[in-house]
Amino acid sequence: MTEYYLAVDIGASSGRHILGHMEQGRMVMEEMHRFYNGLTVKDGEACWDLEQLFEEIKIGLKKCGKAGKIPVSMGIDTWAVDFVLLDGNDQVLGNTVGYRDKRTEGMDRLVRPVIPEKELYGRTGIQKQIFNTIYQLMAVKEKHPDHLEKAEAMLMVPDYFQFLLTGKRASEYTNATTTQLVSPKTKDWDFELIEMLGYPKHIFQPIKKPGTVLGTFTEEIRREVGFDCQVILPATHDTGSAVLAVPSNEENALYISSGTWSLMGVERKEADCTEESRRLNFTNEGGYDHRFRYLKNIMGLWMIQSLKKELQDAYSFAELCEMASQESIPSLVDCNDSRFLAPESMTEAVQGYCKETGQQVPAAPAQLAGVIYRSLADCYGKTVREIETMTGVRYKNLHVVGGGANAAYLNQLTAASTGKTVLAGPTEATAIGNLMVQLMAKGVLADLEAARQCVYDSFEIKIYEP
Ligand code: LRH
Repeated sequence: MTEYYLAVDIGASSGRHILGHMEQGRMVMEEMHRFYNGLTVKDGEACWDLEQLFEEIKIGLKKCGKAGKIPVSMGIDTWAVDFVLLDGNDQVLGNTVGYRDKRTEGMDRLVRPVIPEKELYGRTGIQKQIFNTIYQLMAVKEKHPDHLEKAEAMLMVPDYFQFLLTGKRASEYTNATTTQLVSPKTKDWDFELIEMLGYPKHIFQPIKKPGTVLGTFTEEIRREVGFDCQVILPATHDTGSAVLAVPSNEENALYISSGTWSLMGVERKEADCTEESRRLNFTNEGGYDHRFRYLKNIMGLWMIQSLKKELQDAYSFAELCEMASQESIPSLVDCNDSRFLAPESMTEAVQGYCKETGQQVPAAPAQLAGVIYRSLADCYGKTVREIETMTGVRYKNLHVVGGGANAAYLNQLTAASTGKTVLAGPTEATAIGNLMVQLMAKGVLADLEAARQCVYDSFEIKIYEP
């Protein structure tokens, strides 16, 4: 009988249930459910609708049951850094605020006197991003100190969903590292740091590695969805899952996990927490098997997603890509400029940047999309050169995984700007990586090497030469 495994992969703009099973050594996948995700304003704060997302999780589970494809195990991954605080009755305290909200503005000024940024990086290896959990918790401490006082538990978003399914609380390691409160040496919470910042220590849950069996459905969930299922922790940080599915066993594989963000980097055995690495804004995120993802966050397709929305979805991503390739102007923006993080209008933000820097201002949709795609590719080129300097390695290929691997024009530009052969695919890398951890936990795949070989054997990869 076929054994199905289920990945629930929720990104900043959509979520999906993907069932996977093995056929003659290859992975076969089937999408069972897809749903919208996005931020909505509540009490002036940009929030995720976690209740609705949990409803969608259950709808997708019911669809699997209806199709007679009941998974033997499942795991959930989402974007990083966001969390909930639970009170003694397991109720969420306050709004479920998303990382693009303004509440973290200026919070670095409150963290800095407690611990200088250089020292913070030396201790955690995590790149400064104003939306990291460390700064979000400072915002809660400032604006809603009662929430921190009443809190009994802090759970990252996927940990929270998995708690709702199983009644078991845990902090999955890969996502925990994005709080900037975990030590890359001990791979555990840095309680000394947590105490220095005045965050209550007891809310931090035990850290569990991907592959850990969290539990099975609660009686209530079992009744509602109609079956029971084991919940196995994947790399719950979506980027952690995506990088697991880079189809290469080469020691020096360079990748971009391309989605709402472009995460560009390599995998390493040790974290680099040096001052040079900090100045270049590289991060050392925790990965499967205690490997590190040494990478840089680049603003990514969020810029195109925002533009598409502002154009009232008149064009598909494929059309925007195609239009951009037809009509280009030479202007470039710095994708990592903070003005692009959550602008009221991406169009105006891009135009404003070009105007301020004396460049031609894009007006038509094709020009705007062109400036964004070419600026991203330009940023990838610079980042590769920085990675090569930091690691002392020259890379031949660049793997592009995730939804962005579909953007043919961007892939071509990327090959040109980096001078690397671009290997694009798989596009569903995050769900695949999630499934791979379950398959390894179940002993179907021996180890990470076997998992990556399986990805290589199972999915199409497109090649773009520089
Ligand atoms: C990508 C991602 C990224 C984080 C950001 C918050 O979805 O998880 O790795 O930096 O969202």
